Amino acid sequence: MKKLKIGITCYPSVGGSGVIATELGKLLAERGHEIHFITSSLPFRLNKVYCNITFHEVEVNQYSVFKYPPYDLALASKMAEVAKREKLDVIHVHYAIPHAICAYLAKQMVGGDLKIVTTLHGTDITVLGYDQSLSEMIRFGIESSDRVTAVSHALVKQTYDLLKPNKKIETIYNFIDERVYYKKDTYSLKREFGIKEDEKVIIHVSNFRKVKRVQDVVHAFHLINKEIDAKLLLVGDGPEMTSVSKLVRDLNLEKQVLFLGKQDNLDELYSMSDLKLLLSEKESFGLVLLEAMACGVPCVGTNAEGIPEVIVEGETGYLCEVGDIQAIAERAIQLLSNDVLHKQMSEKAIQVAKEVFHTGTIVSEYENIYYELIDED
Ligand code: GMT
Repeated sequence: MKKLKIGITCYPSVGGSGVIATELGKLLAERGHEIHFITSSLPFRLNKVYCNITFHEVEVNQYSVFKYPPYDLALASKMAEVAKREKLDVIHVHYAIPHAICAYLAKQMVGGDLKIVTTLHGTDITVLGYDQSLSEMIRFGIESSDRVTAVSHALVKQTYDLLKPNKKIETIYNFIDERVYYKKDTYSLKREFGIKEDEKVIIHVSNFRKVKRVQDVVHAFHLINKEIDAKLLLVGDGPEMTSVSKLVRDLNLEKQVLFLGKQDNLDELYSMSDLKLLLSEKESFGLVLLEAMACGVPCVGTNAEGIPEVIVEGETGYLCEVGDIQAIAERAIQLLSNDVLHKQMSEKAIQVAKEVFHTGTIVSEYENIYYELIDED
């Protein structure tokens, strides 16, 4: 098979869409393709040198005539420059706004056969899609792409319901690097954190935005901790942090709740955890669930958007209604107080992560889309 030249644009800082875009680029490079990241800074997961991955930084000049620096135009211009010079076959953009529009502009500038693949990740539809100043633009970006994918069936449906684009949207699930996310021995790490051997560990990882409902995690933990000796690891940071830390103080949980801030080596933190809580009201997929499952951690999540496509109810964890703290705590207690059930769910979580979200298969799905586009010419 011909090796391809692929441009990738994403938000390079912490966030699931940037993680998926970067991991995809790395795995495609390992298959011999030439990868060009066109982003505002070095993607944070691009933590190793590859001979066939190049990073092209989008720089925005500030002039006094501009009230706002024109990042979108600088990105489109950089995409066109790189596409022309490197003879890219495809530009794959992650997150519709502004990336799909910038790619469309770049395609107009270079002419020729440049193909655009757009992957929708969630809030680009479920939040921005409700903004009337952007919704028409998002639909235009989707319809102008050569192929469009979304990370769950739920997100495909929401996109059609909300924007009604005249375009086929395919589901391609998210994936993790199985060489990183697997269960490790964390006996000494647990001791370093001052967690007793028989104490259960519950973990929540997010960007602490309102939609993640981290306060529900703390309220549920408060109930769980009345029955079970446990610690709660809160990983990440964001706008709700002040309110969450106040709640932890008000509920007198300071000794049980560990605030770890943003962390890189999540695999180690998952490996010492017994349960993952993700109680969002909006979540197109929930990549952090898959990361936890691959490390053998059963999950209790909300019945929201794409979460039921990741957690297999009663097999790898449980689903509860958004905000139903009582039910969430009951499910968590049931799971944490029954070693046999916990072991079964932990094993099933690893199996589902490997089989349903098999990395090689998912990378091939993207690769097939690129080849199909090239073959169309
Ligand atoms: O979770 C976030 O708010 C970050 C956001 C992003 O754009 O990076 O995550 C979205 O994309 C991830 C990767 O596809 C999904 O796993 C997350 O579920 C999705 N977040 C939401 O839908 C809120």
